[in-house]
Amino acid sequence: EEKLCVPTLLTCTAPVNIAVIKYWGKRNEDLILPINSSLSVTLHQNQLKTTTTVASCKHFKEDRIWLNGKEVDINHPRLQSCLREIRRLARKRHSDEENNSEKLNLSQKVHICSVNNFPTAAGLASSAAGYACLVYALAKLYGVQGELSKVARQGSGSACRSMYGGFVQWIMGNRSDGKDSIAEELHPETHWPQLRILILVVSSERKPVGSSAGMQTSVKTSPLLKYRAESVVPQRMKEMVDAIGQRNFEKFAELTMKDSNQFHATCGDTYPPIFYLNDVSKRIMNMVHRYNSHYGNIKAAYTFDAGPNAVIFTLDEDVGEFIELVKEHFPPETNGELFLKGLPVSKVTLSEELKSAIGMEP
Ligand code: 2P0
Repeated sequence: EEKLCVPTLLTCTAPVNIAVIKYWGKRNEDLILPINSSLSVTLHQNQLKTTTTVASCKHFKEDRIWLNGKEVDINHPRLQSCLREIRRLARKRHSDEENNSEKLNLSQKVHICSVNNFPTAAGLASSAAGYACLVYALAKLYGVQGELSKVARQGSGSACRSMYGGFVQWIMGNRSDGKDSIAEELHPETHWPQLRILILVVSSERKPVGSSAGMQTSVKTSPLLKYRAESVVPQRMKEMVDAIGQRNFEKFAELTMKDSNQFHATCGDTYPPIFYLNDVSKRIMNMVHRYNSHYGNIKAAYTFDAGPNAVIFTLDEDVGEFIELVKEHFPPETNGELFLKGLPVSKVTLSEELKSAIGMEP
């Protein structure tokens, strides 16, 4: 067994990011290069996040990793890509700085321990926060600096966007070596303090088709996905960047819903088709549209990733009413699994007109 030692320990947290222009499809599977650019909003650190501790010690005999308390296979190819890349960058840096007295022995093995405070693999971007956190922690441990989003990208595509806070774009790049396929912060989260994000957890079950396999089939079989990547997303990215820049909620919300819908349409266009939304997801979509048409302007938007859980965007002035609507429209006794994650807000009374617009019993 491994001898006792005093390991060097480092703990980091990384938040989940929610894409409003979706990434779906790779042009290079090994380097994880996407067929289109994407854009996301990173959650606060006190919401959905991964916490990762890395430890190194000269007595460790091998690299090991535990996810949510359970040891998993360290030989996962993407995990190995990240480890290899960080160690390569560390070697490069240490050889550039001959007189670095605090060199961490690069042959030293690491133990990695990572936990999520939310359901894993339920379409809640667990791999994004996970790899962002791992890469950042390893980089700190080995004293690596510089652009790390392209390392995180090689763990999981969407992870590159979790390396930054606020509003982040992942520029697809056009090089075949991927050096220009990086994430970039458009605005810090302070840019739009009124923006609220709610997660409606419809189901915490594992998704039937994982993202990586799903998008691979979509790239092979969906003409709609090809059309989307070439003819829709480039223009939509520009519009989304403008909408966020101007804090134009209606435009932001409309683009967000349309992009989610088109992503799920490409899943339906995949052969065999992939279904991530369930009946509850569709009822939530319906409710949001009825809510918006009741007011005659867009006050809420939904977006769904590779799973049935809804992410809702609203402005702070409407979030209380929206939460009340969800609680009344989806009472816990009729749907045990649906619950809200969000900040506490004061109780709001819904008007009879609004209830009837949404189709709730009087
Ligand atoms: C996104 N998703 O932009 C999109 C929307 C799911 C739907 O990024 O194979 O886990 O690791 O690069 O990053 C999920 O894909 O896939 C994803 P890999 P990833 O957030």
